Amino acid sequence: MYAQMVKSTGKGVKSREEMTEEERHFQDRVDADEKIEPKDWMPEGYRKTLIRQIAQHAHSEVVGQLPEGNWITRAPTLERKAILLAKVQDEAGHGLYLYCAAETLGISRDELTEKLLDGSMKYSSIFNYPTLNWADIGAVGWLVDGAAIMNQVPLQRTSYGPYSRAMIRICKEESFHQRQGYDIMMKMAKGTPEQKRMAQDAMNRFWYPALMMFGPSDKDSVHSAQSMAWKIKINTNDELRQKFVDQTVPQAEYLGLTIPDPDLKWNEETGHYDFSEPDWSEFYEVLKGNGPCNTERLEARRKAWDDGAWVRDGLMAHAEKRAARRTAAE
Ligand code: FAQ
Repeated sequence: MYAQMVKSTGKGVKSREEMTEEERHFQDRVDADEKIEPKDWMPEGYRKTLIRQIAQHAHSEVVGQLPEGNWITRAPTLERKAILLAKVQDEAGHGLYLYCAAETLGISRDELTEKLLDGSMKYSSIFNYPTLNWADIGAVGWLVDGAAIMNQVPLQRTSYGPYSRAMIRICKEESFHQRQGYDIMMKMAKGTPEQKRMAQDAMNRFWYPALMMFGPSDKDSVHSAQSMAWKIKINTNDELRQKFVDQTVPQAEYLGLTIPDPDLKWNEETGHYDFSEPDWSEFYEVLKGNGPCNTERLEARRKAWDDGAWVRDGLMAHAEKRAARRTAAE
């Protein structure tokens, strides 16, 4: 199983002969689908990769509240407002489960937030794109949550116990998010000509950024081979991107929307859709901080962190007082 994965995903992974006794034992546990728990021995690289991936995911959930939060006050009906409010609150909850999972690896939530704010940790590229009108909220739910679920369902089987358990709950909620997005798109796409135009415009702007969410193509992915050998990742970036395209094309057809890719076509031989790759130079620019909303997103998070300092200080002072009282009573 291990050998097969290394073969299918590339180089850069230690062979069994190169591993220490501890590493071999660890790899055997992973290969046997045993969950790795916080107090178990793990290679330092496994711990670091998990912190990077889980924290990046947590930051994405938190920053991901901003583009949709932007439309809570302007939702077209009270019902849509209540649904969107609940969805955005769910994203905050996902961030919290994931920060908790990362904390079990020996890093604090404060440190993780500081790394987000100083730019040494990333969040998903998708949240650096603006939500310009209500149709964008439909496109985010349908395409962005749709891509997120495609990536996250397999992560329920990831080898690290706390991460895998967090993903189970997150996936249940993400399914509802995807449905609510599709419902908005259905209303818009079957509405007035102007609403249909808005739905198509949102689709045009979100299609390629959604494809970028899965990460660079397999030949350029830095971490996939090792992450798959450790079952931190279950599928490659390209496998999941292909599954997403195959799932989304019929949904777009049902809506009567056109996917903005003239080369998209069903391939009888492969049993999959052929499609155009996103513009990877745009992806790397967004990662470098040069996307349309990078500055705005980080400023919003920095302001929230600074404005919340008095709450954190108050809670710490309260906790210290209680601890001192408890010690005095003993
Ligand atoms: N954005 O070697 P790989 C959501 C970086 S949750 C930014 O292939 P890996 C819910 C990558 O970090 C969305 N950076 O990396 C929601 C690495 O750089 P580094 C988030 C990206 O980790 C919906 C470099 O490129 N989901 O949306 C991206 O093996 C609606 C090389 O890449 C997760 O985080 C990107 N798209 O594979 C919330 C899921 N892609 O760190 C609100 C868990 C790659 O060495 C509203 N994460 N990079 O400096 C994963 O599955 C993986 O981390 C991948 C990337 C697949 C994202």
